Amino acid sequence: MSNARTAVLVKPDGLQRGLIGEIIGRFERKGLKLVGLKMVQMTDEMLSEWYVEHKDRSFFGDLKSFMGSMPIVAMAWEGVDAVPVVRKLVGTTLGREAEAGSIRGDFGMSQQMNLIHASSSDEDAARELKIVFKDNELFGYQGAMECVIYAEQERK
Ligand code: 3AN
Repeated sequence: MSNARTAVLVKPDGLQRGLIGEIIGRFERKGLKLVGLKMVQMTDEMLSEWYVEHKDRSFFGDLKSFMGSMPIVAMAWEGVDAVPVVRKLVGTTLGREAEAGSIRGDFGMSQQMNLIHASSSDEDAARELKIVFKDNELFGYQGAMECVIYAEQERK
């Protein structure tokens, strides 16, 4: 077990649908700790770096122009195994097939308009957090409820 950080973007469709509070609430309720939060209009350069693994895919251009068309809400969440925990809460890529109970499963129908991005590995999380957050925009602090969210040996 390790304490980790992960990057989340609420995409333009999630912002337009008024799901920011709902999404934040789900991560808070789970016991994750919010360590960064901002609204950003992502540039083509930021998006090319963000989606580098998809640069040869047919949807790369459409994905970038959609993601750059409006502001998004970027967040950094911290917790033990934060990357897989958040991916599970987000659900699989295609909203129509995503598990009921997940964010995409409960609110999404689409593959591209799938509301939210979540880092897929610790390495991706570190890379992605650097694209949207400066060092002084990420915070370390003691969570008052951590002693009831984790057993002591889990928090090391
Ligand atoms: P996930 O966001 O579940 O990790 P990825 O990494 O496969 O999914 O895809 C990144 C983003 O690219 C997705 N969130 C989605 O917006 C978009 N995307 C993925 N596959 C397609 C597709 N076939 N057509 C259009 N957009 C897609």
